[in-house]
Amino acid sequence: MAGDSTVNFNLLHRTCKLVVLLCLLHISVTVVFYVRSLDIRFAFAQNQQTRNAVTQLNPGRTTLEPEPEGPADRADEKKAPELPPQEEKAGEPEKTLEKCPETSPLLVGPLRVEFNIPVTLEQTKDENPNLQRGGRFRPKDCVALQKVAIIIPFRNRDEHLKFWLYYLHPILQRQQLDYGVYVINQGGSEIFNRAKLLNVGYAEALKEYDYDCFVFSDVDLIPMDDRNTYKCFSQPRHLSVSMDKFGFRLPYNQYFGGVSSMSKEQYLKINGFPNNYWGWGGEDDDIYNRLASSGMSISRPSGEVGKCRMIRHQRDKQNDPNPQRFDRIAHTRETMHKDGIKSLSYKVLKTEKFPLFTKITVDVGKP
Ligand code: UDH
Ligand code: NGS
Repeated sequence: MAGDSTVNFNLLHRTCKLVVLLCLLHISVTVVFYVRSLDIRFAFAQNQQTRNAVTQLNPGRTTLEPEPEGPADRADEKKAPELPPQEEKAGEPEKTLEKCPETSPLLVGPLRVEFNIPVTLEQTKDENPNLQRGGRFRPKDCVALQKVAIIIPFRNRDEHLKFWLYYLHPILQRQQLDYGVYVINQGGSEIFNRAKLLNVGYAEALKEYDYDCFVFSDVDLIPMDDRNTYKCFSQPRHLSVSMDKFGFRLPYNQYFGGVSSMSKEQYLKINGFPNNYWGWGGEDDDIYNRLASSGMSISRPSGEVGKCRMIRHQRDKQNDPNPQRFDRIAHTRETMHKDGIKSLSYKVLKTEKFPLFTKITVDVGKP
């Protein structure tokens, strides 16, 4: 009897030990997996929201963009005067940086874009610590393939600009561009002239740095996919191809409004943009006509990659539809060589360097 209970006790003791050991093993495996999942979630959050992501989440990702490149290989021609030299750490031998890859490994694809919660400039500034004064950036670890000036025609749209800066700065940094943001503000209260402001942006940006690519963007358009790279291609590029307000499709085939990009050569080939479209409409069709009559075609991302949202708004003061626009677009071929960047005249009233953008206020005259 006593022998039996000793055997039972020993058996029970050993079983308990085994159970405790199994529990310990289970707990350690759980802890290891939990810690690893934290790492992955952290990396994901960084890529989603920031801003200057350095984590390589998708090293092998390819874009859906159908076409290869424009003026790519000239990034080392001239250095930005006001940006610090790349990758120079005290005590370390100077390293020659390689070119950034054709497709940035930092891209994450589709993005959530919403306008119901306001954003502040302060918040955007804090979340983008690698930006230089005036809204300038270049990648730290590689030489960008293009130097891109982003030109925004502007008057009295501060709320839209805050959203634009909040969403675009992280995207542009993930796209590994050497870029600067120029807000061209029409001074005074004369009738608005979008295309002329874009010409001013081109001229003013070039005074500051040797940009080889120009992206022209309305202040109220936000891309919904960071694979829609804000750079130049072998043909002029239309980037806002799939806007929510048009049911995520083109309103018509020749539509070239919203966001577009052109290399310096492409822009000069069409003598820039018209200066005489005062008020709303037609200037983008004139630009399309210029491109077509100069033998160029339009490059576009796919409808999926080119999705974007527009911030809803009322018609602005002093930007009513231009009654002359139909007549003007019927004569682009004859007028384009006289009216454009070669005949541009304006007066800079003020240049302000903010942390997130350069604001140039100009007098563009009146009709
Ligand atoms: N812009 C300004 N201030 C103005 C006018 C235009 O900043 O007073 C700029 C801004 O970058 C804007 C772009 O010029 O995104 C194009 O002008 P727009 O937004 O007026 O053109 P859109 O075709 O709107 O987007 C037309 C008016 C729609 C009224 C709809 C009423 N429901
Ligand atoms: C066309 C305008 C374009 C304009 C486009 C989209 O009719 O300038 O509509 O306008 N052309 C002419 O008027 C000749 S939108 O729906 O965005 O307001 O960009």
